[in-house]
Amino acid sequence: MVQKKSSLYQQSIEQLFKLCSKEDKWLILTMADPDAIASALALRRLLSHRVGEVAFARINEIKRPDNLSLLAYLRVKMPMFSPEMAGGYTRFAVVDSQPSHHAEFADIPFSVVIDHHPVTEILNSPPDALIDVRPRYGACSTILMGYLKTAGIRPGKMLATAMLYGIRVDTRNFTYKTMPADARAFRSLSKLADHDKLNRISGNEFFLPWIKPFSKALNSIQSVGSGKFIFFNNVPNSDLLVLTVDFLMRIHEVRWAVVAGLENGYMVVTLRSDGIRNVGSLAQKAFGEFGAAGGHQTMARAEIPLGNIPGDNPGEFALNRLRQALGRKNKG
Ligand SMILES: [Mn+2]
Repeated sequence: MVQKKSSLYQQSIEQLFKLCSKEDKWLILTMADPDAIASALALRRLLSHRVGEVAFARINEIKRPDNLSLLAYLRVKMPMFSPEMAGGYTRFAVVDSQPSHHAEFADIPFSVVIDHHPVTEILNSPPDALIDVRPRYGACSTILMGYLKTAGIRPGKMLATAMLYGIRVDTRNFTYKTMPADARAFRSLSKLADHDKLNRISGNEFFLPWIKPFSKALNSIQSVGSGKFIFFNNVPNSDLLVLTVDFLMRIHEVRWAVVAGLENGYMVVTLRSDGIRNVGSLAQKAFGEFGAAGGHQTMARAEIPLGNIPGDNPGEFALNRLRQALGRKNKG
């Protein structure tokens, strides 16, 4: 079994190195998140000294503070991809994603596709392309760790830190799609990573301009049944709603909480519970007839177009709808 797996990596590595020529300029494309950023760096490590140049590009805006902090500590430039950019490169790779996933990828002749999402058709790739898609893996970083090991490369401290974070985020700390290889890669990378940096990166959740609305919101906490409720009149980013509701759940006395706010013509409502109350059905009952609402026992979300909200006080509306929904069953 083990032998079979390693020979698969051996074949893939040989194929990858066969693609390498000093004449080539490579561009590694990603839909940037921690696992994709780490996988791109690992692929660059494999290509370095074997090809003329390796650059990165992403197709998405990077907004989360932890992702920004990861890139900053890695000292990596990952500009936004534009079709004109493609002209400057002779080989293309995509990691943690597949060409069919995004319109920006569709016409690019990828020489390397390494991914862990469900297999889709790979069009436009040259015949010598290395296509390695392993949907059972929890993280693409795990697959790249297999490549590095097989190539006899020990990842440096920051690369190991990034890969560790990628595995942690994609497997949601090993509570989501995971296989033994993810745990093995995690263990090896743990020994090489910078854990202080990793804590700093993963703990990066806020931006300075969020502090004022956040502290104002905390001072306006209200009760709804046995739970707590906060409304943001203007939220700079709906991520802040999630951070606030998660923050409330860190308070010992709070067993369930709802945080709502207005963003881009919508009222976004995030709900959390320790399980005492099913917030999925609460979201459904309170907001289902006004917009998209759903979730499960402990996590839920609703997004309601402002036009669907009667009156001119969305905060009051949200609170009243929650109270009504609670009253329908019991007093909560
Ligand atoms: Mn991934």
